[in-house]
Amino acid sequence: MARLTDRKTWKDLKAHAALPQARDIVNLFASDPQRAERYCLEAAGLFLDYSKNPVSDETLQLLLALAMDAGVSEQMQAMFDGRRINITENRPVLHIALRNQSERPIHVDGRDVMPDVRAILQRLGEFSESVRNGKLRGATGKAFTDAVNIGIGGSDLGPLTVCSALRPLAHGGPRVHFVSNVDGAHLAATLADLDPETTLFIVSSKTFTTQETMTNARSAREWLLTNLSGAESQNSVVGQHFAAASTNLNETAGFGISPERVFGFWDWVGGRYSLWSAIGLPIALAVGFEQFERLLAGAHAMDEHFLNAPPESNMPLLLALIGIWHANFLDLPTHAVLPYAQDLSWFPMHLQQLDMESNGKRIDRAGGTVEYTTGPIIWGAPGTNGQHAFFQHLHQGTQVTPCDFIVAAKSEWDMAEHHEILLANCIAQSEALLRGRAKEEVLEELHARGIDGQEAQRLAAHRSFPGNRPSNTILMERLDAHSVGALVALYEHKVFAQGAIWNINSFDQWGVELGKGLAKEVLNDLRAGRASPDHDQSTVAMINRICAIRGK
Ligand code: G6Q
Repeated sequence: MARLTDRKTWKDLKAHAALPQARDIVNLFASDPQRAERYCLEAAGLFLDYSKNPVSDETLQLLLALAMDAGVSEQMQAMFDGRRINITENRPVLHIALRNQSERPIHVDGRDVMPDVRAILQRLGEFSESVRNGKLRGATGKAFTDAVNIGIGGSDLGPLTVCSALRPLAHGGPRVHFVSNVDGAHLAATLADLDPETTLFIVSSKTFTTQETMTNARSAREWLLTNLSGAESQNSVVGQHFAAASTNLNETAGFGISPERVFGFWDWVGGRYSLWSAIGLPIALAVGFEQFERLLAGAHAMDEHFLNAPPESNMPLLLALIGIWHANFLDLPTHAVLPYAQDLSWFPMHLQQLDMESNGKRIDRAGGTVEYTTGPIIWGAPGTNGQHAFFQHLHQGTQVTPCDFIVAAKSEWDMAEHHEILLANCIAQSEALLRGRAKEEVLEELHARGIDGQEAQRLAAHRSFPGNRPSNTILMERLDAHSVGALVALYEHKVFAQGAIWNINSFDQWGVELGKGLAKEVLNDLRAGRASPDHDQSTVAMINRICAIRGK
């Protein structure tokens, strides 16, 4: 098979990008009064306006031809069919099974995985409801008022993002906290406000060996045993105050967690795709199992759309292709995610993991080094806050950053006036990025204020904006469980489609695995009080300096 950059579809796009009008969005609107109507679509309760991007009908056709050429549809089918598309770990990739609400079976090695998925979901439902209604209690007979999720990376960010997104629905259950960092500050500060008698811990770890998570889990267990001593036997205290979401049932038993409190999942669920599995337990505890099911339904609706919608009106595919146009043909290296929703403040970070861990790869599926840009740098923060900080760069910086604005038309909070202001800011920012501000317009304004001549010219250069800066807007009626599910799944499939085109394996994470092993040797040195000579010079010096400061 020809290399991606040698293909006609790739070369056609390169030639198309070299045309002088390739970046002129304003002109695309001027020449097509129907553009706003034509360059948008709806799926799974989400509305996407992609008209404010430098893409014409011809650009889209060329991009769709690239997708077809790269076999995106076939690769998508392979994922939904349970084939082992994670080729470096020889695993299927089936987060779509976790939210499969159709009757369709999903086979791995000839066996339907859906009965197992449904069995765990049922147990999650029973457990979360028993905690919420107070039937399940702690060792001293009190109901749980707080639950602490201990996990990191995929075992933290997904449930944290969703719990935060659905904050207005979090009543009738325990308060849910998240501890991820091995920095003792995270656990200590969280425990400081908690009562051991009424605190439930969930250790969320696919492997149950992750250093940070296990360190936090052991310290939490110690805190519990120290503060509940005398209540009952130690085993019983741990058994009643700990639950786990993990694939490693041996280790969970070794830790002292009773089997009926362990919620398993499977090696075909990648960490960053695991919030739909038992790793979603904190979500069910916070907002109730019914809402968790709505979240799954929203994601499933997006899965069905991705699987069945034609390419030209397929939302994840279009987002993927527009992203590829920006990254590979217009050379725009970063992508900003700007939710105009305080409750989505963790969403940019979740996407950072989802996208950069999946597509931050430099080796293609055949083992060769890629000769093109793969996953962009993802960053962002909620609006309106970002407007008072990095938006300066978005409007006038030398690098152009494509942006995704995400907003709900209605608020979940009882503050109508606030929401109108929020919406107005979101819309105004994407408009300003598109239109910019011509020097003539600024000069006119300066003249009206009595500033003329050279001074006006000098100031106008600083105060004008080039415009033609691309953005998507994703609008939903409200930020509810269904739309949050659809939103997260939308980006999962966007990332999938991009990885398929770039011909990389989006489902391993050797860079992250590296970190899991690296610190062990340094930790031994720090404990011994002296660097081993195997490190490089700078590392030896740093370890020894730190040992000296700590008096070792
Ligand atoms: C996600 C990654 C990574 C992982 C964490 C936690 O896709 O693999 O972020 O989720 O390293 O791993 P455990 O769940 O095994 O503790």
